[in-house]
Amino acid sequence: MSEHGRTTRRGFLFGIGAAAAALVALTAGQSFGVLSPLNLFGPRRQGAGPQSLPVNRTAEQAKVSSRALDPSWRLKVVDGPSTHEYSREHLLALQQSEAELPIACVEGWSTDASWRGVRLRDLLASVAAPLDSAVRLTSLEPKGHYRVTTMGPEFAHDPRTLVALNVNGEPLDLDHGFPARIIAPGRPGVLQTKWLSTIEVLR
Ligand SMILES: Nc1nc2c(c(=O)[nH]1)N[C@H]1C(S)=C(S)[C@@H](COP(=O)(O)O)O[C@H]1N2
Ligand SMILES: [Mo]
Repeated sequence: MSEHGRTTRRGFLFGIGAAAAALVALTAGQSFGVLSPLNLFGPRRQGAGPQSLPVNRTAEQAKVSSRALDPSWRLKVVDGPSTHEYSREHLLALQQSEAELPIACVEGWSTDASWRGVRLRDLLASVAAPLDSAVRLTSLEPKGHYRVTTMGPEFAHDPRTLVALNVNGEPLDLDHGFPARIIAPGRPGVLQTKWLSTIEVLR
């Protein structure tokens, strides 16, 4: 191997070592109070955060606060050419269901909460979506990796999958996805869409 090749490999291995050390320092910050200033990921301790639930990304960080608090917000349920719009008051007037489900974040925490809201499958039934239809969920977030997600029919039609309006007995905190968010069983935290804007039926 050429001298150049060896140098490159050494540099590469050093890069991996440095990245691993940085990761250990960051994740250690989540476990040890003394290192908490190093915790760049925000409030992740069990029980920390509003409504006894950690926050992954705040409304301010996601730049959604003004849209999320706008009284003209409507949840749009789109099926081809037809769109149904629901205000938060309208959603609260529909039949409410409850589910005890965790938020399980890949960054290293999982916290149970009790959620209340409208079953996603009830909203889908109101637009006569077929039971084998998947859905595309879009957040109010202007940009970000979790702005648009898709959900297969097995989750979309599960009776525990909610468009959640309340958590732990209170209206959703802005940081937990007010005015409405998705909560579904058996899904990673990244797919539990906050600040829900649109539900599209994928036929
Ligand atoms: N729109 C949107 N939804 C989102 C996120 C986000 O950044 N934007 N983060 C996800 C991640 S990674 C997790 S773990 C959960 C955290 O929910 P919580 O902050 O209410 O605990 O929300 C998910 N939903
Ligand atoms: Mo997460």
